[in-house]
Amino acid sequence: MRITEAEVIVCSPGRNFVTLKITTDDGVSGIGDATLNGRELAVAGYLTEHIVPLLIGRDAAAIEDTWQYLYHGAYWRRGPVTMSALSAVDMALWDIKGKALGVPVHQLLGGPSREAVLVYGHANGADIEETVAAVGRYLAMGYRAVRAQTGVPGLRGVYGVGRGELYYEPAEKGLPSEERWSTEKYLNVVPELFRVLRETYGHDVHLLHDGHHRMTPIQAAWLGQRLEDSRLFWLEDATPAEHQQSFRQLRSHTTTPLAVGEIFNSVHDCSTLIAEQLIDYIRTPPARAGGITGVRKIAGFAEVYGVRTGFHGATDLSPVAMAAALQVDLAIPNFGIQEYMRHTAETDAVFPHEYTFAEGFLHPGTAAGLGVEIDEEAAARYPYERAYLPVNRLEDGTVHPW
Ligand code: GCO
Ligand code: MG
Repeated sequence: MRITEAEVIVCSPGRNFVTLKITTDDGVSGIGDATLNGRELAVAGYLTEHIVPLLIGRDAAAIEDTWQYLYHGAYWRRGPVTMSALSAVDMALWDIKGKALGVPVHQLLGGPSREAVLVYGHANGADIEETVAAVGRYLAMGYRAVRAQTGVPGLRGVYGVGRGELYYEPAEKGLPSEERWSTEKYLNVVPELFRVLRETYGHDVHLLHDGHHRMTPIQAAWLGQRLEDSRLFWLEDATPAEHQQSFRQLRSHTTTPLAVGEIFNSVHDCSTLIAEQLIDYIRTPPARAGGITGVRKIAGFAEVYGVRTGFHGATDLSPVAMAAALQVDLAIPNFGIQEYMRHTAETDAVFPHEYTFAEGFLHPGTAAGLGVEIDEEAAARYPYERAYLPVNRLEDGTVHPW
């Protein structure tokens, strides 16, 4: 089974997506997600100019060898552009292998370890009252785990506070917008938000929160301590993720469970965090880790140390990335939870998929391969539109992690 064609499809059904479609000489094709929010065309160019010529003629069945060839062969390994491109190739090859053998990819990964995949949704509001009401709406839809983010008095455009009810999309068309930030103001509201949420909904629902890499270790420790009685499922990205050592300090101060890793690309980015058991959940998804092959290396390492997965699943990860994540989620022993931000109807129409939501769980379905397709005619109706994530500044104008 030789690769005869590899095509990069860029489309924007509500937001930008980059998809790689690989076709073999026996007519089987597979797809992979290569979307990197705000830097999409860098990955598209990396694929078209540097990867596609290497794929033509290769054995589509040799997934691990292709992974090693592209990872080590480049010499310049890791980094989000390289690894998003490698992720797309790898997903497409697993899709092809599943289709060629007539089985869903989770069967190739050892078969299901669970009946379905626990997911968390995103509730947010301009203030505590609105956010509490939004959590209630997710519970009414059947969710058992909800992430809660609230607006902060005195700050405009806070991370995680959306413009629509179900769809949170931080990237905006045109050049980047700028937000203003104060960690001190943020810390004034978050403990109270979770106190009110527990008072309103009790302890039977899992509650999560994302700090989005904005706190110092000491600020995060303070917050982690204040949240202990609210028993969060996790506090995510408390500190800038580049600093693995920050987690030693944080961990020694709080028993609030910790998650990190959506911006990591390999096991090397989290080896200290995992081996020292400084985190509870690793969030690096197949779309960033070099596909299913890459994420298996991280998940396997994490399993050894009792760290569970909680893959990133924001709207900038296309339904192709979601389908790939769900295949892994269903199969691995140390699955924890899967983030699930719903895509818009236009996106779902361009990427028809087999995965289904019921009572707070997703199931990847039993179709052969990943269980997702791209409707290329529909995709062609939505050309790329330049869009960026916002840039963040402190109240005095200093650039701060967004
Ligand atoms: C999350 C993430 C996202 C990111 C987004 C950037 O936890 O879902 O933090 O909301 O901000 O994926 O492109
Ligand atoms: Mg996050």
